Amino acid sequence: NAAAVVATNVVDRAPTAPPNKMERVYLGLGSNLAEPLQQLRDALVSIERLPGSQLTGVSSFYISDPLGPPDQPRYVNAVAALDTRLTPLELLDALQAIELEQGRVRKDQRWGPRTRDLDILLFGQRRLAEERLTVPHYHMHARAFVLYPLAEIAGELQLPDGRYLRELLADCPFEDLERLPAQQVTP
Ligand code: A4P
Ligand code: MG
Repeated sequence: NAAAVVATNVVDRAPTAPPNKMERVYLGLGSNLAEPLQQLRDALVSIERLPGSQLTGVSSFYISDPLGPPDQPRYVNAVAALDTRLTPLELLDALQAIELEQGRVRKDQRWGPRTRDLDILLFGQRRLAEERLTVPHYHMHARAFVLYPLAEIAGELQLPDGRYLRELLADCPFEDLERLPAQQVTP
């Protein structure tokens, strides 16, 4: 009976919404408190476990002087590539939860010291200007501790504004960056 066949088809299709498209995201990781190297390793293990996501690359770790107030320890920074079906705000929520896992030290000043700082640098080719989320990350274009690790894992990258990563690097001296030996990330 035809009506029964139609009904079955409807039931078969209805419950599953199509999953979001997988998008390539680049994350900036930073820490300058409470064993920064271990902070970044632990953050990466948590990032690896994000639902609907796959960690596809991690740069070396880099040490640099703090940008901002000088009376704070040096930073360790890295960049990770993540393929994800999470929406930008879902990802931001998840990253903020990971920042808090280790009891992020409250910041009294802008750009002050922190245990874990996880920034969304790029989300596919999207440009977002939402209250909680600006993408590309507003300072990434001129920061050596972002651009050099990013270049390690995405040398041919083109930004949403059309500029190539290698053009940005040409205007951004390696400065005081110190590259540490490649990190092994094991959950
Ligand atoms: N937010 C907006 N856009 C984004 C985005 N793309 N990714 C909002 C992540 N968050 C984004 O962030 C404040 C709010 O920004 C969040 O609630 C989110 O809704 P925060 O991490 O709490 O504050 P913050 O990091 O102190 O501020 P800000 O302006 O993001 O600072 P940056 O740019 O992260 O710089 N020196 C060295 N050598 N290495 C560093 O890593 N980092 C900073 C912080 C200063 N100096 C540094 C380093
Ligand atoms: Mg931040």
